[in-house]
Amino acid sequence: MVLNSLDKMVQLQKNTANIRNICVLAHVDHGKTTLADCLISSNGIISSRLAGKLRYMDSREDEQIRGITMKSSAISLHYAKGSEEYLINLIDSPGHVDFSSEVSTAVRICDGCIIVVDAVEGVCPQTQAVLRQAWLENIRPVLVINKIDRLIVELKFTPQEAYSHLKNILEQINALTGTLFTSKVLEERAERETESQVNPNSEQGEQVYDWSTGLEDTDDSHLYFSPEQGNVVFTSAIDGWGFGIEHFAKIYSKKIGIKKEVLLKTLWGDYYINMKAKKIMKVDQAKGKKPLFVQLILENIWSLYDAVLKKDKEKIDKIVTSLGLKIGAREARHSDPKVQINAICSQWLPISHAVLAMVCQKLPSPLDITAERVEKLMCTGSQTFDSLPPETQALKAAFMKCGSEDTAPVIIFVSKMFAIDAKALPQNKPRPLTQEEITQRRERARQRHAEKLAAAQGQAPLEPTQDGNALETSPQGEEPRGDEQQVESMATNPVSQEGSNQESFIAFARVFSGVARRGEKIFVLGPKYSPIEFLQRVPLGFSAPPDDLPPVPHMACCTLENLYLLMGRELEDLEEVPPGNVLGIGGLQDFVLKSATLCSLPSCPPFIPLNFEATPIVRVAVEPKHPSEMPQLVKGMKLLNQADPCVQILIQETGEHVLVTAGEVHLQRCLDDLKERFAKIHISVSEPIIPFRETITKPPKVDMVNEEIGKQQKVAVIHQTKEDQSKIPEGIQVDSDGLITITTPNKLATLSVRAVPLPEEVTQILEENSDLIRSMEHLTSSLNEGKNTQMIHQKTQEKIWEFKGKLEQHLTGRKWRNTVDQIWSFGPRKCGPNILVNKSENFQNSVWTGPAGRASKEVSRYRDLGNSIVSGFQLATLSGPMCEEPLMGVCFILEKWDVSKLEEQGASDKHNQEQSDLEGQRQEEDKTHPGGEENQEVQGVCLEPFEKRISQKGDCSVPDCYGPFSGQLIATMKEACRYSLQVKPQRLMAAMYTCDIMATSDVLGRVYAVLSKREGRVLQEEMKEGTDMFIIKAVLPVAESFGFADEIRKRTSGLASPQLVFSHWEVIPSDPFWVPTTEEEYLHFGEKADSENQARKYMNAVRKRKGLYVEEKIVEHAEKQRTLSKNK
Ligand SMILES: Nc1nc2c(ncn2[C@@H]2O[C@H](COP(=O)(O)OP(=O)(O)OP(=O)(O)O)[C@@H](O)[C@H]2O)c(=O)[nH]1
Ligand SMILES: [Mg+2]
Repeated sequence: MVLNSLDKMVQLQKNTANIRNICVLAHVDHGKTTLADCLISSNGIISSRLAGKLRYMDSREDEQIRGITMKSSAISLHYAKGSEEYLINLIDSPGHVDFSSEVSTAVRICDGCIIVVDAVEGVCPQTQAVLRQAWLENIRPVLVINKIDRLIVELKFTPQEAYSHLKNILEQINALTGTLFTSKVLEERAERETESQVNPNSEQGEQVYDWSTGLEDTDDSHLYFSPEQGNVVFTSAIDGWGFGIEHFAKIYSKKIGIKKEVLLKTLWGDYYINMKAKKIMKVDQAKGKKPLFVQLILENIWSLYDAVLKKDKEKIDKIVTSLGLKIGAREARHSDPKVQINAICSQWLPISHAVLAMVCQKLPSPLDITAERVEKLMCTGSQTFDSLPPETQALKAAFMKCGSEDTAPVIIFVSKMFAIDAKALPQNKPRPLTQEEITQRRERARQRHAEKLAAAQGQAPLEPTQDGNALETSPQGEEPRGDEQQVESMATNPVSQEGSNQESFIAFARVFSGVARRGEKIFVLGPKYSPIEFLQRVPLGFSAPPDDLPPVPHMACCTLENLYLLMGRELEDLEEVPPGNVLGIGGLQDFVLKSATLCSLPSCPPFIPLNFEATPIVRVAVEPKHPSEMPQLVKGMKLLNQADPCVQILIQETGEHVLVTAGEVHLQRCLDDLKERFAKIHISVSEPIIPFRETITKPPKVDMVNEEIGKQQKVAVIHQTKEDQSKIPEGIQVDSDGLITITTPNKLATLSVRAVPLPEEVTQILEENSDLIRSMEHLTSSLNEGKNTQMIHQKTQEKIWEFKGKLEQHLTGRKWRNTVDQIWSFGPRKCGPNILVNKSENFQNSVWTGPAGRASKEVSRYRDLGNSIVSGFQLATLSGPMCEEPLMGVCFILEKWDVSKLEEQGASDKHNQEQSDLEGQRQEEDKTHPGGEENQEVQGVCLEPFEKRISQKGDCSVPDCYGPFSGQLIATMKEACRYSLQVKPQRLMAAMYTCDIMATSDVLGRVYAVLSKREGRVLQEEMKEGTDMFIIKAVLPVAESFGFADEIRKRTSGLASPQLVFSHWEVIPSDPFWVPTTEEEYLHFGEKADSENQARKYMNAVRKRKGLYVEEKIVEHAEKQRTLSKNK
């Protein structure tokens, strides 16, 4: 970067009102990076001829090869509009769904965004997604309708057709905005209503609500996109042109003599001009009048394209002269029409001007941050702003002010960490030498030369030169070369040698308040940090250097080592960064994993977590090709985890290292990064590990040949269904209704458990509310520990009641009576989609009431036993009996729980006193085991932590040869749950993607063929208005999705490409344990009958992968094979 332009940027960074932090968002391939190229070329960073070809922001090699963006990256641009100068921090984001987490990281640190829409494809699934993300983050959008040239060249639309088409696109996108807006207003109204219900005095007597009033009262006109508002421009990024109607309004107001304001209102819309009367009138279709937009704008562009494409030299010249442009001779003579169009249009309607002017005019500066956004950013979880401590609430003013004075607190948000080669850091790069250094070096070279000459004349021994490094470089007798000076005019920092081949992590961040200065100390607040906790621990007015503060969880203190200006592929060193700017921060690698809040005051809350739209779902296990390289792999995976906002890294119970990614493309990128950058070793990658869930269903009414079960009289049992018997060992009672009664090995306690499938809606509610359940669990455990710190906020309490109400609504009928009140726990991990219901009489405890007071010893004793039972339930739900996958949608009912024998034994114990002492000790120990910790124990399926725990307590429980009682109870409960599942019809659940495919009508058939081959189900097929494109919405099992995108692309010659997003879990209807039992079934499916059984295939594949026993016939026709080989 040119030095004086860096100075300019530094200067611009100080003028907060003229800063625009924006990101470019769109569906994949709609032209974001190409548009960014055009804007960058306006700053002279790349040549305008290369704009659109270079894709400068796609700096990674794989981005260039694949032609898609995978990482969001930022660049600072300078734009002068009249006398005002602006600094535009532009972030280019990826459009592919797999990388939507990169969009989230970009949106958080911006104030506005450019939504790009392809004029041919129109609004696509990702367009909706990014608009929603922008909305959720409260950032203002403007619209760029790109690729207008395709309407001319590809679709061969007339200007009139193009106008209708564009109008259509605008309507679609405004309809989307409308839905977002309506839902928000209604939500706010609902909130206000609940508030007024809680606080009836605030709004007296107004009982009747008109739901639409909120919508009418709220002014939403500024939210919509419309060219007359100036928030829409039409562009062709590849041809380098773009315009908003303001540009033409200015020109035509002079030319025709109609006021600019009038033209601004009528250039877009159904108005035409009566040239004679110089009047603008409403279009009357019957008279065949053309709208102004067609007549004055589109027709001109069309005729230019027409002339150039037809190589009508005369007409081109005429147009060029009439527009007053100067086209270089090289471009004018060029045989490629694209080059000519680019040369003419980029002068006539420069795209960068159209877009940047709109950005500066319509998008807010950091100073315009709204109170609503600030409050939202500061409130984690179900907190509300007014529940924050006053010191924290006071920070809102700092956010709003965005001040740079010394007293302003420094608040920075790091939205992601990205890795760059350490060699590319400015401090490690060769830098031009100063004049002094050059003179010094020249002097040294001269000396060396003189010495060499002297040596050649035999004047040995040599005397050391001043700097003591004589003869160190040039070999004997070599003359100083002419280019030495040139080579030496670049100096490298010594760090570069050490740090070569290393990745350096830079934080992608934004300063929200105060000035970030190099070398300053700052607090790093993790997502779970609580300022309340800090304020409690640290006395008021405590003033010590930040390093000496008492330790507070999730908080660290560090120094801002290096500050950088992000310039796409390059970084520039900065000394300080004023508020409102996007920046890179070096040296946070050891403090920040993926995102964090940095603040000079510890009263700052951490920002709310980023909104990720994609769920990581594709897993693979990786291992080094050479086992000795395991440490490199582990280190590499850690780095990868830090460098990617969305990837997850796990070590499974089997010891496998697993990567979880958002999709196939994301997976490929992560693997490439791991191999080439972070681990730098050869790795082998397993087949994708497909997650399943296990559940139970109601018994089927018909069998596999659609005969009603039970009505068949001639049931010929061909296969003894021996599994049913063999599954349940002796000593366990099963009643006809599936109630399992089981006793602990020491025969002192008996549990009766039944498993019932939950209605689908309930499972869904549980899934949706997992965060809430987790915070309920958190509250209960902190209450258990006796910490009354976290008062349940009213809002949270309301949410909990609402959640309970919803469950009650769906769990109705005799079977479910009182069930909701008796819910004891959720699982697995205490927040999953399965429930444990306690119907036993001797111990009442439910998730709603929290723990019973620690009144009597009796109660607390039961509570300890209860904890073991809950742990057993957690374990059982974490891995089911079919293939050790987690359960989903199962309700376990603990009908009876008999510990009378245990009590008897306890009473008759001779060492009563001693016993009770030990008991007391055990309770004490248990208190130190909060629920959360137990949760962790359950997370690892491996039982080791359990044993540890058991052995800790072993000596204080009732001693017997079966080990500690709590352990027995856990194991027994787990067994009981498993058996109760096995007596019910078990089913597998498959993860499903929703799949959006856009295809032209001629390849539609092939798309369907691929979909049906892979068990996909088409939900909807719609024709896109004005085109021959179809939009197909389908669902597809994740298990069948690998290679799906490639196959579709190949079969349709690249004309259709799908977008896959994880959507939900679906029960696979077939029974994995099914074998033909009736004559008909036998006839229909044959004896083996596994060809049809998809569920069984999946189950066996998972079992095989996990090294579990698989019941399979390996040799099918042994006889035949033998004879064959004999005959040979
Ligand atoms: N005809 C035409 N093609 C364009 C235009 N703008 C971009 N393209 C082409 O569209 C393709 C995608 O462009 P990109 O800029 O990489 O799209 P993107 O939105 O950055 O894509 P992702 O980053 O992968 O989401 C490239 O082949 C471009 O040449 C345009 O105005 N007209
Ligand atoms: Mg791109």
